[in-house]
Amino acid sequence: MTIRMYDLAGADPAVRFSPYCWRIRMALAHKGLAVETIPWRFTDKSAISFSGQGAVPVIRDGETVLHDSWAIAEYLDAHYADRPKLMDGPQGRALANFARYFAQLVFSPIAFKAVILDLYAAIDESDRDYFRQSREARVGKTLEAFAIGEDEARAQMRPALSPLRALLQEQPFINGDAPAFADYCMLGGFMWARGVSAKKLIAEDDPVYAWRERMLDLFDGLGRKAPAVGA
Ligand SMILES: N[C@@H](CCC(=O)N[C@@H](CS)C(=O)NCC(=O)O)C(=O)O
Repeated sequence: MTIRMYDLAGADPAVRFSPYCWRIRMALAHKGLAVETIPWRFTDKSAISFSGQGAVPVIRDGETVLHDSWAIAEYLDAHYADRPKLMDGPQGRALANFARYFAQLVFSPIAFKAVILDLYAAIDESDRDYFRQSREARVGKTLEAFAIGEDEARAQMRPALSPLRALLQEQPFINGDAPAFADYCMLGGFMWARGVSAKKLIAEDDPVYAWRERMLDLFDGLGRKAPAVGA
């Protein structure tokens, strides 16, 4: 049975930009599982109320309903144990957990400032008031005052990504020779930025850029073919 996933969409329903949903899109492809995605908007809380909370990704797999990208990845490995592992054993899990926190706590805060106005422009009209109010309350200033430009974003991103850069000079993927959930957690952040913004957050000669290119090509170009504002 095909898994159904509620997936954050922009004004253009084909543009999907949630970093957490992208983790799971990649994870499902890694496991060779088919998915039907349902475009969802921030204010569409009633559509996912059956999950008991208000954020995506939410998946329905037969009778099973799950939310939270980490919990979904753990479920996929446990329930589809005969398929390629997303997190191979306790060490694979620990590596993926580090990658998710690195993505959330190092990459995302810089990317958020860089893309926030592009993100605001890309979301559906019906989501704009909610997005502005909730995010301005979170960051304590207007979106406009919070935003930074492309040059500033790259200047902040370059040193912040040093550990990732050093790692990717030694191996093709965060997980080693082949990608796994650690890589999908990090890629989610880049797919978020790419989905809504044309800003280039890293230089083309950066090993992180080359990794991102490899990631975009995985699974018959799942990431690269996704409709996006950026390249
Ligand atoms: N920890 C959750 C975070 C999910 C999350 O925050 N999703 C965002 C979209 S990127 C969302 O649905 N936000 C709803 C809102 O802001 O109201 C996960 O890993 O799935």
